[in-house]
Amino acid sequence: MRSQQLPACPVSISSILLLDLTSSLSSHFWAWASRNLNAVSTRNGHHHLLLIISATSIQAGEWRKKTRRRHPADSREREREREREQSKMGSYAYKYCMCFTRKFRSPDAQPPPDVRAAHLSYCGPSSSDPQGAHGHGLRCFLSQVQAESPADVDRILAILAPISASHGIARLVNRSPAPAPPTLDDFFGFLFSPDLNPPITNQVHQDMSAPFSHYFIFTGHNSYLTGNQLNSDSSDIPIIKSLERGVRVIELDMWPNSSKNNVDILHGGTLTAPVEMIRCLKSIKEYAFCASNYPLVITLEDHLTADLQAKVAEMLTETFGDLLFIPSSDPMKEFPSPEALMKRIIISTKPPQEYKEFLKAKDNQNGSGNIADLPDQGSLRRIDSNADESDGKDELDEQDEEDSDEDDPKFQQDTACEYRKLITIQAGKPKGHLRDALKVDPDKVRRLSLSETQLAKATVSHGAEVIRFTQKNILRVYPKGTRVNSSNYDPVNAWIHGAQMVAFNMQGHDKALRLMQGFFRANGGCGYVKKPDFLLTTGPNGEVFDPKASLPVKTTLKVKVYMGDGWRMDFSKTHFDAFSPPDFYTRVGIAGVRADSVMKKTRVLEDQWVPVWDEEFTFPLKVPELALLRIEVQEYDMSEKHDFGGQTVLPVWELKQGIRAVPLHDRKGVRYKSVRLLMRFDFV
Ligand SMILES: [Ca+2]
Ligand SMILES: [Ca+2]
Ligand SMILES: [Ca+2]
Repeated sequence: MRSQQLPACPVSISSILLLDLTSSLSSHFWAWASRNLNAVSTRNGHHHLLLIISATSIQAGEWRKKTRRRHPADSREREREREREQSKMGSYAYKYCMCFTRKFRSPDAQPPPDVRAAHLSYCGPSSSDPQGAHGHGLRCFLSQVQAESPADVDRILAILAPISASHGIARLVNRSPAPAPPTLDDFFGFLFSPDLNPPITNQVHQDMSAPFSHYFIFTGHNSYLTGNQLNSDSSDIPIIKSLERGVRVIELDMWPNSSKNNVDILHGGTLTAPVEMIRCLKSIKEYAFCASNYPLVITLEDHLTADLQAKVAEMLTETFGDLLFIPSSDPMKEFPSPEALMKRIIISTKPPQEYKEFLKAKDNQNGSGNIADLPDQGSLRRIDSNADESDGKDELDEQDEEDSDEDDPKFQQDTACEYRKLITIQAGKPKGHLRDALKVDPDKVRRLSLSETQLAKATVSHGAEVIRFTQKNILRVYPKGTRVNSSNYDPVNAWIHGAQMVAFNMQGHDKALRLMQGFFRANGGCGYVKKPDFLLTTGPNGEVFDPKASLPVKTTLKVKVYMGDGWRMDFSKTHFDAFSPPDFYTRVGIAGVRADSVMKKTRVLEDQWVPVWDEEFTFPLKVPELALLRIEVQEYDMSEKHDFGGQTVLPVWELKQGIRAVPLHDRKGVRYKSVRLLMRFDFV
């Protein structure tokens, strides 16, 4: 009874009725009534309820209204409370057809057979360490089943020790003389906790001392846009959001403001509203290293006059101070390593002087074999827009790269050398023949930008050259101009050819972005992932990896989907189905090279908040180094589109073996509080 919330009745009584109800009402009722109604009397050991009939009292009328007004909220709260209690007990009632109620039993999360078996053999009476003393049972389990290294076993036991005080897990690691063996519940609780038993490590564990070109880098495209590429606002907020997610390359498009005396950031040639550059720089400084200490690269798309370039140089130097890395040599023979530039901000753009070279190259362009002639005539950017059914959006592509020299007569002026000095990663405009654009210069490293469409064409005709180029230089790939809704593209073709900066619209929450986010969960989420060796090595005759060659299966990943839980905590009772508990199934598969890519799914389990599938899937992998494990829970509906129940993408090469708790995220990649799957991973 929660009736203490009722306001006390103001005493204004005109007539009284006595009723003897002792026999029909429980003692709880009398306790409540005595507390709240001031209208109970006890005579001859019998309780009497004084039924109050107020004929004239306004006060009493008000009281009734008040209680009536409060009643619905109270009852909703009581209803919710009852539901919470019921769901804890594993019972769910759903009203349907206005008056009928169906009840469902949904038992609490119970360990699946494999967990019971592991508990029995490592912590049970027949195990070699029957008492589980000194945590030996768990120690053996961690090294044998979970394949943790000895150092990691110690680390995990150390993590569990302080938590043990407040959890039953105490018994898993207890060092007291005669500890009780770990219970099945303790063991299961540990395994099903994503924080204690995650599927991948959250530590930076790769060698970070190789040159920049040896890493894939988490890269944003038009980082300042809040929405689509045509008429959304420019703001520092999406930049901050990207930095909080660990993005390490931020792109800013610099344009003169309307009075030509300052620099705005906007998507030129569109209706996107500008934001002042200084505001973006200040936010970048504040958030640059909130998610990763490894270097932050700013790629500048330069549409400025020389005097405004000088202003940018001043803004960068003054805003970033010591954080700004200024290279000592120009040009660089090799890029520095991420480790060498920890907590530094790096500028990447096209050096201003290249305008004259550009003119020369333009004059020299003739006949077939020019990069511009690959599929069509005109500039490289026009290749892109003409070739991919651009439906009249060619002018967008014009804005999509670093260069706008043709439109800017002032460009010929000597530009501020202060600005040039700040450029660590020099961007070069692809000119002449594609083979020349991809030529590796032994004395100079640089960055080349290609649209996704240009890359697709380049990899068909010059795949080996692209890979050779990316061994030393940086290749940036950006979305084609027709992606006006800020959608993204399949990143795998760029990765398999070694492209380091696969620039994505971070505000376009699509499947491709989920893959990108999953890819960069690797290496502790620091935004730098070491490229696989096969992309960095060259054979004795200069051969490089051939993505088109038929490759053997390198390893086979076995994935078992045991069960899921957490929806009953994170969603309302009727979120998935209005009249019954959800009907979940899990899709699991691989995104990677074409030969490895496949999706499979479990059966649908009807009307269960805690589904136990216990199904195993096998994935033979030819390029496990670039394979991503896709996991997605759906809620089956016969008549409409299925409901989304959570997703995650995990880098296959980082998967920890054994039984693991996999936290699920929403479509944007925000982790749910409780929703998780219990899975098992093995490489055979
Ligand atoms: Ca549904
Ligand atoms: Ca259902
Ligand atoms: Ca359903």
